[in-house]
Amino acid sequence: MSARHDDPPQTPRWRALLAAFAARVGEHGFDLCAAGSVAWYQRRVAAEHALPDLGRDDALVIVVGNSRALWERFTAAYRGSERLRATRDPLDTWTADVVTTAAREALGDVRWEVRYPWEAPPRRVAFQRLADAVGLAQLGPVYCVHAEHGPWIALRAALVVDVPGPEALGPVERPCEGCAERPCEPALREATAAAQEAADLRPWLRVRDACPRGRDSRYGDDQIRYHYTRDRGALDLP
Ligand code: B12
Ligand code: SF4
Repeated sequence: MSARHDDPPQTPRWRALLAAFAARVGEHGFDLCAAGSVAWYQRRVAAEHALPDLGRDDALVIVVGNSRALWERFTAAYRGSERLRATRDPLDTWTADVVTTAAREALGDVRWEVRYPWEAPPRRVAFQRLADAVGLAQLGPVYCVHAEHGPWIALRAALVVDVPGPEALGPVERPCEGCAERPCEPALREATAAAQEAADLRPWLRVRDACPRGRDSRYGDDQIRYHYTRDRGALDLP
């Protein structure tokens, strides 16, 4: 049947797939999803960091991230699963479980491939550049900075789907462009100097704290303890 000029405009397929996938991962605290075309990212990186494109350079890519919303769901899953407690990196394992289950359920028989930030070359993807390319967050002088949550976000997965992605990036706020003072920069210099001396990640916490954006989204104490000291005791607390 051909389309008539007075038919309502159809929702693009990518938008429906994004909504179905984002709803599923969102239930687990992966509350940030943004969609783009793989071509927007590929032109910003060397070939060795390219995403798979499933044979089409306009393929949809969904970038998955999280704010502090993830923590309660993740720690509950950890406490309830012997398998997660036995893995070397339970957050990465749980992320892969959630993302692949959501992709299977939401995408049906549409082909897809996934990449994670922790994957080593030759599967390494430059996630900060990817998040910027699809408008999830702006890559500023230090972190990727989200319009609402500031630097208090993490990037968790990139799902490439075999349908055409959006044709153009919609309007996105770029927080660092309106930031004249840039208090992150001296903090970054200090953290870089401290990193020469010790493998302590806590100076990087001060870099995040220096940014005025998203202060209400600062991670909770246990989430900070886990990310900045790798103390697994932070996961056992109810
Ligand atoms: C390798 C790596 C590191 C290495 C950095 C090695 C180096 N500088 O050469 C180490 C282990 C030191 C590291 C540390 C940290 N990292 Co790191 N890291 C990565 C990783 C896995 C790959 C980066 C990469 O090679 N990209 C490919 C190249 C071609 O792209 P690129 O844009 O040139 O990448 C450079 C930057 O990403 C930089 N870098 C890496 N981490 C960080 C973090 C910050 C704050 C800055 C300024 C730069 C930076 O190093 C890369 C090579 O020069 C990414 C995840 C990913 N796959 O992107 C996370 C990632 C970039 N790291 C992240 C974070 C948060 C950190 C830490 C603060 C750790 C923590 N506990 O929170 C510290 C900060 C210290 C620092 N500035 O280096 C986050 C950033 C989130 C955000 N909102 O932007 C990412 C995206 C991981 C995630 N899952 O969210 N990291
Ligand atoms: S302090 Fe300003 S320039 Fe630095 S990350 Fe925050 S918003 Fe961006």
